[in-house]
Amino acid sequence: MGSKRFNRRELLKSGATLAGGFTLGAAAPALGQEPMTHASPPMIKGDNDGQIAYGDRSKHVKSVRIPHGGRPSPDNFGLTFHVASPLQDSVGVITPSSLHYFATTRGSFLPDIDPREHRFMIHGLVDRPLTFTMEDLKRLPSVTRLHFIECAGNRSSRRAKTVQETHGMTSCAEWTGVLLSTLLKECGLKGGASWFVAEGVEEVKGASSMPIAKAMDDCIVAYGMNGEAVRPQNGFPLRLMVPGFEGIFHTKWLRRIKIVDRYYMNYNDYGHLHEDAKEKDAALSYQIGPKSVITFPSGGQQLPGKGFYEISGLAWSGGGAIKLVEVSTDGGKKWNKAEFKGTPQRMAHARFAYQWNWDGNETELQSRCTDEIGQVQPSRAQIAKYWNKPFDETFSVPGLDNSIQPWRIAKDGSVTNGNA
Ligand SMILES: Nc1nc2c(c(=O)[nH]1)N[C@H]1C(S)=C(S)[C@@H](COP(=O)(O)O)O[C@H]1N2
Ligand SMILES: [Mo]
Repeated sequence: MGSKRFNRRELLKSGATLAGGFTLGAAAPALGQEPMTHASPPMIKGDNDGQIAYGDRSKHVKSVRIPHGGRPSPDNFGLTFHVASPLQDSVGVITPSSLHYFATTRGSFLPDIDPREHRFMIHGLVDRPLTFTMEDLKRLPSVTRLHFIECAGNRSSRRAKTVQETHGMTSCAEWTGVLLSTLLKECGLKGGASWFVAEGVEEVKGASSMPIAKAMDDCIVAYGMNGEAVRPQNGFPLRLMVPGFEGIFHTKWLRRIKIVDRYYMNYNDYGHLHEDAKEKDAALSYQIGPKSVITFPSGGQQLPGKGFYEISGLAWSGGGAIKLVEVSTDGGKKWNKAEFKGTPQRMAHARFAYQWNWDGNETELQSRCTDEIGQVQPSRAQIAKYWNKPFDETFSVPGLDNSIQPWRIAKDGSVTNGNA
C-alpha cells in the first residue's frame, strides 16, 4: 500500500456504503483520513510477560473495573464489596471474566476452595439426599448458555457520570454446568416441595429462598464461565445461575440446596419480605425488568466531530429474550428501530446498534427495549408515577431501576448523563 492514503473517491468506488444508505465519505469527510504509518512496532518480549502460560491483554488496553457507589473495595479490612464492569469499552455481548462485575452482599474475603475437597449437597424434601463432588458433576449432561447477571443495586443516579457508574453492575457470560432440574430428578422431589434455599460457603451465608418452579425450569449449577473454570470472584468452583432473577439469587461458592415446603426468610432476603409469598408473585418480583443502555456514545466520552457514528448498546430482560430495541436521537420524540448484532438469547445481553449521522447540534440519545413477553422499558417519569413520587430533582428510583438512560450530547461533542 505504501504511504498512499485511502481517499474519498476510492472509498466510493469500492462501493462501501453503510446500512441506512450513508457512505462514509459523504457522511463523515473527517473519517479514514489519517496518514498511513510504516514504522514497525517493538515486539512483546519473551514469555515472562505472561503471554505464553496465560495470555494477557495488550498493555495499551486500559479498561478496568471500579468500586461501585463510592464504596472502596477492598476496604480497610480487606473485604471486597461491589465492583462495576467497564461497559463503555464493551463490544459484543460477552463480558470477559476479568471484567465481569462482582458483588458480595456483606463484604467478603474470597473463599479459596480446593475443588477436590468441595462438596455440593441437595437435601430436604427429597427421596434421596445427594452429595456431589466436582468430578461427579462433570460426568453429568451439561448445558452451555449465555446469561446476564445484574445486581439489584444497579441504578442510575444524578451523580453518576459514566455508563460504568450508571449500569456497570451487570455483565453477561457463557456459563456451563448441569441443570438443577437434572440433579433434582436424581434426588426425587417429595410432595409439598415448593421452595428451595441455596447457600454459599461463607460465614454470612449467601442464602436465598426461590420458587421450585424456577429450579425445575432453567437454573444451572455452573462450573464453567467463558470457556474456563468459574473465577474465584464469581463463585469458584461452583455457583448457581438463576437466569433473569436479581443477582443476589445467583449463589456463589454453592455448597447446599435445601428443598422446603414454604418461603423461608434468609439473610439475603431482607429486600424481599415475602412473608406470605406466593411462588408465582415471587418469581415476578425477583425478575429483572426489561432494560437497555447505550454504551457508545456514553457519559464521559467525547465525539470528535459531527458525522457518522454507529450508536451501540446492550439490552436484557429477566422476562426472556429481547424482541425490540428502539433508539431516539432527539431526546425521545422519535423512536427508530435498532438492529441486533446476532440473535438475542433468553436472559442474556443483546447487542444493538443504530446508524446515526450527527449534525453537530446539541441533542440527547436514548434507548428502550421490549422483551419477548411484551414488557417495555419505562422512562424515569413513568417509574416515579408508579411509586407515586414527584418527578423532580429529588427523585431517585426506590426499587429496581430499569429506567431509560438519556445521554446528552453537547455541541462540542462531550457526552454527559441526561439524568443529572
Ligand atoms: N455466596 C454468595 N453468593 C452471592 C453473593 C455473596 O455475597 N455470596 N452476592 C450476590 C450478589 S448481591 C450478586 S449481585 C451476584 C453477583 O455475581 P457476580 O459477583 O458473579 O457478578 O452474586 C450473588 N451471589
Ligand atoms: Mo447484588
